[in-house]
Amino acid sequence: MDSPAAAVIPAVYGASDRPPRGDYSRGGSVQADYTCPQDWASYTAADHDTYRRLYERQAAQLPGLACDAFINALPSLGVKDRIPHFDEINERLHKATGWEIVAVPGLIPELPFFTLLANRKFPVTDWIRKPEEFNYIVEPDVFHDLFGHVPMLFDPTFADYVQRYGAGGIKAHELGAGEKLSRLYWYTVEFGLIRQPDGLRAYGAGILSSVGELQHAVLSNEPRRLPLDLLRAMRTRYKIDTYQSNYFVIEDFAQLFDLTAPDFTPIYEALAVEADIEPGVLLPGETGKA
Ligand code: HBI
Ligand code: FE
Repeated sequence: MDSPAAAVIPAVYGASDRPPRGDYSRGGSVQADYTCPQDWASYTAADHDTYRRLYERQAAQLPGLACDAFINALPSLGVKDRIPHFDEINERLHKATGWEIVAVPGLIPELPFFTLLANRKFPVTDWIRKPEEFNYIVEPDVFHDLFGHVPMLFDPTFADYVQRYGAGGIKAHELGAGEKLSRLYWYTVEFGLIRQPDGLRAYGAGILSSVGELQHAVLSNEPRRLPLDLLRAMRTRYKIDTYQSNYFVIEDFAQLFDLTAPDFTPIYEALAVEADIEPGVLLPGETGKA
């Protein structure tokens, strides 16, 4: 049996009963914005082999399940038989969309996370899971962050959305609405589905980097699929340690960019008086078959 999502993120950073995994001191090389040099020299042959095997298994199941933007950009990650140098990816990524990836020691707090995104810097954890965690790891590692997230940042519209999301995140943090806004990230950047002319496809990194969830999200009759609606998504709680029981579907990436154009302040006010919705629950009128 496959485990659930190959890489998932704790719902609310800081609420965990254990400290985040990763070395946050590194002899002083971690900066105030939580970025650090990619410690490439410390990868072992086993680490590179883990990456190679994860890449190979995951790449093989993309056709018909991953969106075109992801499949087309995947080769831009470069080498697939070892963990790439982030600098090499950045030469291509920066030319494509003006984004760059920066190494971080692991999960970072909400505000620095949002701030990096707002500056078109995507934090990528530099360590890789241990061989015994091959199928399942709770926190994002370099495979989830690189393979799952970075190809989508080559899409200009999606890349602009993520920057706008980061800028909105800084504001949400000030307004105490960080958790609500994080749900939008979860249901789009991590677990989003898109309708292509040839059918439903995944664009969310949590799906694309997971062994079993790709089939579950795109093909299974089990989960509910709802058209993406801002308030609906931000009211919906999520599980971090099982496959999702609901997904939100978009028609194109411009929809994400347009959705996040308005000031969310009145939206947070409206949300404050709405009850949360449990994962997998349908409201009256919803079919769950978007
Ligand atoms: N840190 N490294 C890292 N990666 C994430 O995806 C991440 C994070 N810190 C906070 C965070 N995500 C969440 O708050 C998001 O839901 C917005
Ligand atoms: Fe992620």
